[in-house]
Amino acid sequence: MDRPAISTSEQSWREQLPILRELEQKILWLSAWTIHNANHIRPSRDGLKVGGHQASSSSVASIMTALYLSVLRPEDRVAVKPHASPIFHAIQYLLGNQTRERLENFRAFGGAQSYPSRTKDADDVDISTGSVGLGVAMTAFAGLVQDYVELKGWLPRDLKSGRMIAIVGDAELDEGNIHEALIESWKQDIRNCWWIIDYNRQSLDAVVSDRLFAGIESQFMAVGWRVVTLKYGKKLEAAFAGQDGEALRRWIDDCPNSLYSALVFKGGRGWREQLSRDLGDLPGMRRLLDQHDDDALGALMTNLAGHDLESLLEAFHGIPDDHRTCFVVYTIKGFGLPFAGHKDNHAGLMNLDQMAAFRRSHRVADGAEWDKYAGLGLSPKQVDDFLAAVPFSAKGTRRFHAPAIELPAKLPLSISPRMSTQEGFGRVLADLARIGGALADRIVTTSPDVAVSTNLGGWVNRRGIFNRHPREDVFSEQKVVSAQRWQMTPAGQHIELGIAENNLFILLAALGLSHSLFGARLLPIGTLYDPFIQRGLDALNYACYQDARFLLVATPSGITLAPEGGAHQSVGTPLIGLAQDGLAAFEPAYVDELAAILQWSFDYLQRDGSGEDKPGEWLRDIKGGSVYLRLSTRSLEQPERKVGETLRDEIIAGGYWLKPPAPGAPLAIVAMGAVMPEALEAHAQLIDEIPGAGLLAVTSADRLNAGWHAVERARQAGQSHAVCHLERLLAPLAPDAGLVTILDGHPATLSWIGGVRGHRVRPLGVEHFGQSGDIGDLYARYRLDAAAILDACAAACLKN
Ligand SMILES: Cc1ncc(C[n+]2csc(CCOP(=O)(O)OP(=O)(O)O)c2C)c(N)n1
Ligand SMILES: [Mg+2]
Repeated sequence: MDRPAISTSEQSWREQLPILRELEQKILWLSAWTIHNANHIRPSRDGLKVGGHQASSSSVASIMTALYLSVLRPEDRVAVKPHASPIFHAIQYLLGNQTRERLENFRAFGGAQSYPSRTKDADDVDISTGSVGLGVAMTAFAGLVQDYVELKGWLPRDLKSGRMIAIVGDAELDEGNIHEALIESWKQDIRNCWWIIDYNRQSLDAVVSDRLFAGIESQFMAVGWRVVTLKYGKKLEAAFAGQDGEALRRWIDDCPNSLYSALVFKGGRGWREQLSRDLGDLPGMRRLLDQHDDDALGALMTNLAGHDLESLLEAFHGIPDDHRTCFVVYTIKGFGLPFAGHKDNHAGLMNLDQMAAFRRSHRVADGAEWDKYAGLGLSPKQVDDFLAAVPFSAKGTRRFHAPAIELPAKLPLSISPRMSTQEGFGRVLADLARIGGALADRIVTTSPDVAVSTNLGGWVNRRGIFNRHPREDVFSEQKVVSAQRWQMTPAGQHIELGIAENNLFILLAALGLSHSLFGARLLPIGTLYDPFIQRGLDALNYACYQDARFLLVATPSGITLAPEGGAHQSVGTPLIGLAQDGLAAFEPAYVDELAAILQWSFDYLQRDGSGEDKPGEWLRDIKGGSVYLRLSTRSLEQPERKVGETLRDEIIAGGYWLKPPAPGAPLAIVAMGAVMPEALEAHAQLIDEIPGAGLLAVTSADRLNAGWHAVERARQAGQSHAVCHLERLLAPLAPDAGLVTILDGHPATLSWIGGVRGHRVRPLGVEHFGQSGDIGDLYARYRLDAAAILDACAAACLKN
């Protein structure tokens, strides 16, 4: 489907050029002033440099003016390169979505954020940025998610499909995750996506290599992107059309990035010297040099398309369709500022004198710095009328709320006497796929090439693979017998990714914000092997930072996947589960626990309580969040029991007594996940000697820990009777009881439990890389077997 023609006619944007040029300067001014105020005017209490990026901001002032004040429509979504945050906030200030107070407090507590943040900023940020590269990729995946919900008919009725736009720093293309996303953009045939590269040829430390961009265009084209290069502005184009103009064009085209940057910094005189030397023999060039004074010559030679609103608007408004498009826009870092082009300008700040001169050049009176109208050659009414009619903000701010999907009272569950949690997960999903209903319809799964090996096969067979171009499963058409049926249709509910964990997490970020970005609630489930969480960890953190909602199923895990060896055996991931904000981590041992956790998760994912943490607000139960399940392929004998309400609540709170201790018991084993049989075996062996010893099954170290920290905060805030789940669990033990903690992962995940009531702890777990073997070999070598537990119990019983 082609997008509807953009309503701004060529005539109307050309008529608006004079006003847009004025506002472009206002936006540049406000961004520079906001940073200056934070660094030089606002008093500092700690002497720390505040920072902000005047040069990086000025580089995109024109691009963002063109976009926000003319090109964008309310349904479009934008990821702004992180260090252009002041430009974004300045635009929102003009549009009435940002307060002066927040700008005055830029980079201060409660003020506008350093980098655009969906969760911390108040001015309608679509996509957070900060860790370079991630926001860029997110726009591609947002395009895919928009297709997913649109083709299912779930976009709200008054919402058109929009463009997902990234304003990209050129050095962001050094990040590998961008190239991973590009390949996926081709596989998924992503549309409605624009990447606008701010090609200022500078990164943080340096001027970028001349060779870097030589291949960029062909890279994009190889994966089906349209590339639009915007190099020179209208003034330079006119000069090129004059006598000897072609020589001038060739000269600039061949000018090394570093020389061009240095000349930009030196200004008109520098240009004159260099051009006289290199091209002064040509009559046309001699005339051009004579006709321009130094200032005019500097302005001409820096007239790149990225600072020429007419060139930008022509290009942006001229895109006729929804094909994915990359704009390579030539710009100058620090354009319009005294350090334009200087290679060290990334963190450069104008000093007081420079700022005073800059203020005068913008005709802003002393004291009128925050005034929206100051220094403009427009009346306040002209400004107000124009801004009130800006299409982008015509519908106000653009956050959606989608109602929660109703959940069945119970998930389908058929437990075999022996099974693994991974198998249990696959079975719940396959049964859901078969039975159907609202929950099953809104689940969307995704996996980086490990759908089958993480037990999603049954689900995919029934629900199919999503692709906007229907494709039959060739093996099945050819009657080749296979357990997997991989038919692709727009109705499919699994998005199969290539092996790139960054893509998995960024897609989960986009899927997990569908309710807010596109008004359509999804319940995304991503699966991968547990150790490879670390491959995409920054992207996972990024997804959580944006408060995206998803279920992450990581399996298999630990040294328990024994023969696979050390490269596939995760050790530190339980600590990630403990520490990652926005992600509730569970590691169940048994499948009935898993079912209770899944049931709870589908509700938790959809909670949307907002606001700050209050003392006494426990865990994130009001706000909701995402969920991480660390599962295993180890088949365990399943307990015969019915999970009633109490046990279910305990499983969700993080643990329960599998073997309750007697009052005053001197010892308990605290075990999590796949090592439960060893814990049970050790417990059975020692119970005669230490009657009353308990065995605590931990289902979530994360939630036990969060509960404890929350209750501590609550007590410090005066709620003296507050008690957490873990304190209640440990209450029957003797005050000087010993605890032996054990998991297939880093021991620090559980060893903190000793601090809750002052018990002595002997922690077991894995601290070193694994290796191939069977479970028996490895549990013995890494001290996870019953013998190790008994040794630790003996040590715990020694009272000193
Ligand atoms: C993952 C990551 N690594 C490092 C940084 C620190 N950093 C911030 S901006 C920047 C360079 C940006 O250069 P470019 O993208 O060209 O933007 P420009 O400032 O030129 O607009 C770096 C290295 C970061 N924000 N994220
Ligand atoms: Mg750059």
